[in-house]
Amino acid sequence: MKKVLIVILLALSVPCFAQHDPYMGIVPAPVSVKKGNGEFKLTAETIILADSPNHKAVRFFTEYLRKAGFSNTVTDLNQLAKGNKEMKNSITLSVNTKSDLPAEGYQLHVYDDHVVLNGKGAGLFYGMQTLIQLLQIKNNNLITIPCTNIKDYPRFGYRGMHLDVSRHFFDVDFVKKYIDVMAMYKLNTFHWHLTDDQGWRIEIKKYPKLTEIGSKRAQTKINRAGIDLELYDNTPYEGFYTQDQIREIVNYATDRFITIVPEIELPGHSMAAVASYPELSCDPKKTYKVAETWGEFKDVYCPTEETFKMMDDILFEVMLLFPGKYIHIGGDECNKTAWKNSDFCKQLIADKNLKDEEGLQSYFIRRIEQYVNSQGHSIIGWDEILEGGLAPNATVMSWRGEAGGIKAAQQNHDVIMTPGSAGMYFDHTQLKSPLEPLSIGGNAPLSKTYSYDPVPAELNKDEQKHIIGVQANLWTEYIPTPAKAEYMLLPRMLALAEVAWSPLANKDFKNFSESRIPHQLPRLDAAGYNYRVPTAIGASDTVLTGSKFNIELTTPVEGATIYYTLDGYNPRETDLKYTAPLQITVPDKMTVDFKTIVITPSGKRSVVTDMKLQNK
Ligand code: TNX
Repeated sequence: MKKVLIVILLALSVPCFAQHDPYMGIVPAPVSVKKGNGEFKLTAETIILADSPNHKAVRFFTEYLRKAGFSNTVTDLNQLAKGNKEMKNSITLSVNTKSDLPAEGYQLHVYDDHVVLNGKGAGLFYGMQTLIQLLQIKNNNLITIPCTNIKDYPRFGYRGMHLDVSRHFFDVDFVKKYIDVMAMYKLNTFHWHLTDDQGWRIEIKKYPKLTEIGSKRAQTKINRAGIDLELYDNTPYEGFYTQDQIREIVNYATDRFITIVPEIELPGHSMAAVASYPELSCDPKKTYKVAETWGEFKDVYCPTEETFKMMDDILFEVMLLFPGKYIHIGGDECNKTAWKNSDFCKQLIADKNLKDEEGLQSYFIRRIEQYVNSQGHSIIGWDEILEGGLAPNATVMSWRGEAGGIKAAQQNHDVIMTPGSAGMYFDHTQLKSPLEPLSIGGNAPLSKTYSYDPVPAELNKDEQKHIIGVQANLWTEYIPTPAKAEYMLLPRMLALAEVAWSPLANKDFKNFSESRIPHQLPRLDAAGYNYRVPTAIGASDTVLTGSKFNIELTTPVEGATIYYTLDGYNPRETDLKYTAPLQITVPDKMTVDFKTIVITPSGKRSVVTDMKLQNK
């Protein structure tokens, strides 16, 4: 009998994550971190001082402490005599910064007897988020904060995360939770995809049928189009936000320094609206239904005066609800069949000297832009709005690679990079494995998202200034539940945050994935989020050849356990615990299946990895 020999090597060191990490576990990595010695002890006696006591960051911080069991109140710094301003056992939150701090920047000093945070506006909020990441809650009476000196500010002004609520609807509470996690990681723009073929999700007072009809569909496609047999759930689906709910969410986001960019899709992706008001289409006599499956649909808005009037009315209400600069008007994947078949469109193309249907699309977007600009807002559109010529003031969101963004920047237009090919599509899978849940196709592992640099080398210095930021998108065709939305979002959103915030020189995937992600994930647990548990660091689906294998693993989540098997079975909590490096000796002509799983204290499980140890 040939025997497999396993030797468990003595553990030489216990991994201690944040201690060896130059960024002290903080995500996104700050511009500069100087670690000090010792720690500040936050107790019930700690005085919180603020020169702007009603600042949202100050209120957010005390509310955070209150939830952790600390009821420290805020003292107005302006009321204190001069000498008292850097009191012992105090935390000062100040908007009185030295002028060399860039926009949204902050400076945080943690000494062993007091803490000072400086930052204006959003800067104070981001500094407070960093401070919160540094807090170690020991018990109800004590929080410690390691001594440090941090100076920080973002690389990009636009740091976006998108959510598609049309394909699947997510309620107010979930949207707030989504905004919360964005704020934790210093993202500042929530792109809210409110309308599409499969559902109109925003109440418009003047056109009630948009939600009476357009927010409902008879059933939903539940498996991948084109690959499997056609499966539908045979269950009616509906949902929309009232204008009151929208206002509530806008206020909630504003309190967290997040601007919402609402998207009202036009002229394509508009089946839900066309089903509600067929007069918007080029063939009003046809009957239309809200789409039940995914893809590109032929029935789109017809560029009639009636359509433009209705679009202006809709956008008027939208602009009253959303105070931000940008309104996203879609512009992507507009199928031109209906326009090609329409005498009206042919005539319009001739009358306006538009060349072809692409010209007509450009005409459509320009008309909408004129109206949006007249109301004091600016449009963003997907990169298809380049086709037939860009509207004069439009910002381009480059999703089909970077080409559209590069072209737009060269034409002096602002650009937000969100290329699907570079890991910015969070509806893509996080690992190519049949163990991952159904996704739309495409692979965007954490490393791919992390390594994206939104500034293309092709652009010269002036053109590069037009890259105002970066965004990732969560399209929800195959994301029907909040738990799955969080699974697809996390931890990739942390990689996005670092792409958007941290200076290039501070980016380091090894440190990020092996030190800071393991430190952050338990925090997401504590905050009630689901996430994809990364597989054990050092394990992967691979084949290794040799006779002796040294296996050294680390857990991707602080406090989680790695279990393994060597018998081909999928490991679970009843199997062997990995506690120290292993040496496995495989006899001649044999293969050993070394399988691992990571299970967190909250019971979340990674997928199983399968390492084949082969002695040929
Ligand atoms: C393309 S990205 C779309 C969406 C889909 C997405 C799926 C874009 C502007 N259009 O309508 O949901 O792909 O990944």
